[in-house]
Amino acid sequence: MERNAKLTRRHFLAAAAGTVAAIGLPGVFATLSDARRLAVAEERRPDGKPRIPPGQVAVERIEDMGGRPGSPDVDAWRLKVHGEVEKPFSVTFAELLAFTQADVTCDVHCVTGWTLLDSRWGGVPLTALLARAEPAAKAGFLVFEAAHGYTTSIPLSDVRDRTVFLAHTFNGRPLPRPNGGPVRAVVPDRYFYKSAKWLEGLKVVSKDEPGYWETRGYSNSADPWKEERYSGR
Ligand SMILES: Nc1nc2c(c(=O)[nH]1)N[C@H]1C(S)=C(S)[C@@H](COP(=O)(O)O)O[C@H]1N2
Ligand SMILES: [Mo]
Repeated sequence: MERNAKLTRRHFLAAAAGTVAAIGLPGVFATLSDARRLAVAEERRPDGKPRIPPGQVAVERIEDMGGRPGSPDVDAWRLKVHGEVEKPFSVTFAELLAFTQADVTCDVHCVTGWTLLDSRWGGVPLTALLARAEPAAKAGFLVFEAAHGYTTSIPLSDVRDRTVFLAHTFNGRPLPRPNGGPVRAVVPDRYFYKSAKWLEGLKVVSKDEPGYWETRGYSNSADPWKEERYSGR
């Protein structure tokens, strides 16, 4: 893979150390070579949309994710699936691995403007977990419940339309803790704040419950191709 030696340092943390939610990364990005950037700018997705949404800059690797190193604690991890469902349940990490597994390669788009190309994820499609829980007839939205009270939500129709999944593997290795390990949500084609890290619960609701960033000025629909970055847009 082609790489540019030029690294850009960006500081997008919402607050200093101790912050529980960050809208971007305190990381170092590997930007693309000019040739690769021009080629990627011309690419189209199977659905006809440009590969790079408007206002985004492509990066190929993130050198330093910030956050605390160390392996994720899979033994203590539990996921609670609850709310407007016929059959609420809770799973351990081992039980999650017993569900249908999927490998997904996708680009992810942070609302602060970077697009990471070709991130490779392994995990469980949300449809598998929801099928077991059996959402009630009035269910309309899914709230991702993460550590430290971080939440974000998506319409249940989005779960059916795209490959929304819970990832435990990133680029072929166990999902590192700074990236949300042991398990995070990945919602392709929405700004990345919809992809909750350190996932602890899935709550099905009839009325939407806008999440952490969505109640702080960011768009609830978060479509990168419509540049829905802020509320009311
Ligand atoms: N729990 C939790 N999940 C989160 C966030 C957060 O602060 N807390 N930030 C979101 C945002 S804005 C982005 S860009 C991505 C960053 O994921 P990464 O650190 O793996 O790149 O996580 C998203 N999920
Ligand atoms: Mo972000």
